[in-house]
Amino acid sequence: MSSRLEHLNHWVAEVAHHTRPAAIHWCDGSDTENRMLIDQMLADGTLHLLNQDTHPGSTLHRSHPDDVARVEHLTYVCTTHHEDAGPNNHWMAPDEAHAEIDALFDGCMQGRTMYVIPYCMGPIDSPLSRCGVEITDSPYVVANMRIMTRMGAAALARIERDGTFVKGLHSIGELDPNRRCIMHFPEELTIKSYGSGYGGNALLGKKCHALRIASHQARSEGWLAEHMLILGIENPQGQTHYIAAAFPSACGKTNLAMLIPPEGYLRDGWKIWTIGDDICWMRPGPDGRLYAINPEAGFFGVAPGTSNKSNPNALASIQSNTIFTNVGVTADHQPWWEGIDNGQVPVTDWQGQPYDASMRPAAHPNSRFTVSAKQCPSYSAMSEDPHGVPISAIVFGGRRASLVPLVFEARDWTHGVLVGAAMGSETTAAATGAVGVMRRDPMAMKPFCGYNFADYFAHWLSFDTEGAKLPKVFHVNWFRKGDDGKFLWPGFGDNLRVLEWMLRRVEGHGGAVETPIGHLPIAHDINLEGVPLSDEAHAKLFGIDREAWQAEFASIGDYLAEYGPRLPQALLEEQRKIAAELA
Ligand code: TSX
Ligand code: MN
Repeated sequence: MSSRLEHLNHWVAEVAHHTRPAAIHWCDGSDTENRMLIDQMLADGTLHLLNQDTHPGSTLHRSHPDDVARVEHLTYVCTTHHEDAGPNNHWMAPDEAHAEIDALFDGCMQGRTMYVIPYCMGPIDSPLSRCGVEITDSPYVVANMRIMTRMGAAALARIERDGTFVKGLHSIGELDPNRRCIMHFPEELTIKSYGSGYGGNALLGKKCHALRIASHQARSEGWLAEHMLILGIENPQGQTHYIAAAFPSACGKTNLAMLIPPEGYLRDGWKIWTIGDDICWMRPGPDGRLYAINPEAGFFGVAPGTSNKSNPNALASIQSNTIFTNVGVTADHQPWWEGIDNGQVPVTDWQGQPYDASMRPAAHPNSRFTVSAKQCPSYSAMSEDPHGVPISAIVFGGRRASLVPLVFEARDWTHGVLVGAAMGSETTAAATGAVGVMRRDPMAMKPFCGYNFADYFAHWLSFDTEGAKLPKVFHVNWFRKGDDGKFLWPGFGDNLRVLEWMLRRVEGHGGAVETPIGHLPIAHDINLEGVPLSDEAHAKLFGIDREAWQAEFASIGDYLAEYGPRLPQALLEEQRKIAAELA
């Protein structure tokens, strides 16, 4: 191998010396390799074959029952200075972190095969893309990384060209929750993850690389690595606008990314194109606009609640070549989960036990499907464009039963950054802890920003330069409830009505009223044809309660104060200005 890969070869040899695998396999990403790994996992029980008539090429993995989700309390950002990680991260000094996790890795791959996975986040030929290499002892990780990233020979060739890559070391270890941690060393472009085989902890290209490490790198290189979906909206004239949207969990990000227009819009010729459902990397292009790529190549989506009603495109995507994790199965070995709503019944639960509703749900609430984005009917060919797509609007959102209207537009970029920094969501049953408690989650990045949030807000503000043609910023709330506790907005496909208003605002001909919290549509500015709304719904979806917003802005002020003197003054001034206008 060439000298440009010496660094990689040296690291692989060093890791092998330390972890002592029985064999080393360099992944080329080929079909033959994939079939070999799948056959091996079917033979040893890591995977189970699903019904090959109804779900050709699809398999089921059951993870260890204690290993079903990301573990934020065991996730660390290890920067030289504690302050650089910020109050939004768990921190450990790099030397101490290396020592602690290296002790776990010592000899951990004995008797196992060590897989070396070269991968590229983003189109292979895009200047916005970045490569990494994950070393793992989990063939399940290899199979998932093959779907979620551009993995194998082409990625290795790009690594050779780039001469740099993110190093990710992973072992499932003993799957013991007491011997588990995920360490990030952004200054060394290094990730070490031990003791979990679950998605976000183990598929290191995703949250660890594409968000935590990339956000840190993006700050120093002048771009943004965000927890956002990207979709294209094509109007009947054939023009397509792209939007990027950030939502905390349980707000239906994947559903929005794959939205199907309501009947009237379909008839008129509107189309939605899916670029990505989770992560967005963007940077200013030569014309001053922000250009975005989806660094991922697949969807690692939550299964429960996915149905022909909530997301027909997702359901169509996962009819073949899909890895299901921790779902239930029917008598004829089809995957099943709560809310699939297809008239079938589960006989086996996610732990492989006979289904008993009094014991546990058939599918784990965090059960997943892994599938190539190319299988999505709304998949956009622009996902492969090395230039990325120009972003016309950035959308922030949250689940808020009260206070927050259906949609409002930020007055300018600084206001938009404040809207993102102050966003929050009410907890649902899927998350642990109390239901309905509001948690702030700036830009939906709380668990994923690889550096101090105060510096992150400053980085966002820094894009407002002369010559920049920044997207408009909006905030949406699909989850406003009436006094009877029922949702006031139909959501799902009807959300396109809100997106259409945003694009009219972007093009300069959408109506709005100015309020202290931003520009709000009055009901007739949004196309509500065929959406019967009560007077209460109109008032709450398109109005603001000044007194309640005063309290909200006091709370936002308290929240920002938690970031101390590192917080950019411009953000505080924006908060104070709006608070004063509301008073
Ligand atoms: O994903 C959702 N979206 C975005 C869709 C593009 N969900 C599901 C959230 C859980 C992941 C929603 N739930 C949305 C929404 O816009 N809105 C709601 C709330 C809601 C639920 C049911 C109805 C209306 C609103 N109506 C009936 O069930 C008939
Ligand atoms: Mn996510």
